[in-house]
Amino acid sequence: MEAKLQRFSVPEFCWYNDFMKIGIIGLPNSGKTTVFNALTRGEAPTEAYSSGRMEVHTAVVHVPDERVDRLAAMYRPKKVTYATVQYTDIAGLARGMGEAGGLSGALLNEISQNDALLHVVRAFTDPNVLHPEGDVDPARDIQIMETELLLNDMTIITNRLERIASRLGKGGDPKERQALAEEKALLERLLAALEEEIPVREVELSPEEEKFLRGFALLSQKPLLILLNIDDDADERVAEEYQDIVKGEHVAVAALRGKLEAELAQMEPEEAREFLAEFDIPEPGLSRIIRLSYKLLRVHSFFTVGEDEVRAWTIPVGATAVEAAAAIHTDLARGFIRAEVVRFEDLMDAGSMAEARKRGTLRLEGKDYVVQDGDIVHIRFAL
Ligand SMILES: Nc1nc2c(ncn2[C@@H]2O[C@H](COP(=O)(O)OP(=O)(O)O)[C@@H](O)[C@H]2O)c(=O)[nH]1
Ligand SMILES: [Mg+2]
Repeated sequence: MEAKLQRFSVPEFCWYNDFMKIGIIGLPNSGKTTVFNALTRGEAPTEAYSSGRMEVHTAVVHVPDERVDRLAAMYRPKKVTYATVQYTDIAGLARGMGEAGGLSGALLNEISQNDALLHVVRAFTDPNVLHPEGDVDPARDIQIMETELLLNDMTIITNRLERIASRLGKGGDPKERQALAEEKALLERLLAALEEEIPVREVELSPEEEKFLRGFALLSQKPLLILLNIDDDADERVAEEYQDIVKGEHVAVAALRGKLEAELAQMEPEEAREFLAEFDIPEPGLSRIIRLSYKLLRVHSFFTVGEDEVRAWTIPVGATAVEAAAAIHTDLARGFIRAEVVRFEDLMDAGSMAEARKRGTLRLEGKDYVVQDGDIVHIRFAL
């Protein structure tokens, strides 16, 4: 008798397959384009004076991961695929843009399409580069941007609440009224938080509420990486002094020597090594910042291995084996039977998959297994 195969529904976040998007924001002349060029090894023109036009540059970059390198060395596959993130350089946000009806439509649209925001804050001293606020003061600029994000969201929510009030005033279908009342309660809760200067990213929300709010594209809901753009000879540890300006679980503060890193990104490996030695820098800051922005997205990687391809896949932290299968292909989720899983360290210790199997560190897991960062996963499935 043939056992009946269980069919699993396909989770809805197969889009994680796609890269996560990070929008670079910041005051004019803070070094957004410079940092973008450094992160993406790009050559977008930087300007000492802001042009005022809206220009948007986009690039997809690999998330450097030593584990992928080591798996590739073990399997010598035809193809190696790293996790990726996309950076977008969005031209100038200035103080006061969040008031009076919110940010301009085009700018807001660009920013709101991202999964996280990277705020470049001017901390370099160069007197030849104008600062829109007159002087260099990273703490003030961090606060200005946070306030802009909060004001933007307050405007969006207030407008929506007005529309809900007018709809509720007109009677109508009880079911629809119930949904509107629930939405109103949620938005009022958020508005109360925003008025206390608590960003949406720090408000506790159920998964349903979070999903519902996605449509609003609230800027203060997005994870935030505050990146101090420091002088070539400054110390990265200066970031520690700014940890407490915007508190929260979904915020990180780091520092990068933007100009130096942008120059470094353009060099040949040999030249770059000499350059690093000259400035006494142990490793380029780029890898660190890319990894940090990836982590802030509340995602992590599992790996698939084989002679054809060694590959890192991006899934949300907490995703299960069947959801990981869906990230690879919807068929793998639908026909999911079991996942063979081994931790990266255990595979490295064993030296081969066969040895890991012998040692019992290669496990069989069911669909509800929560995949861990660095797991090597093979999905058994049947359609
Ligand atoms: N000295 C120094 N100059 C920088 C740094 N980052 C950017 N700049 C300069 O500041 C100006 C504005 O930089 P840009 O990246 O265009 O700023 P954006 O307006 O935020 O995109 C340019 O002249 C850059 O060369 C840095 O880390 N150090
Ligand atoms: Mg720019």
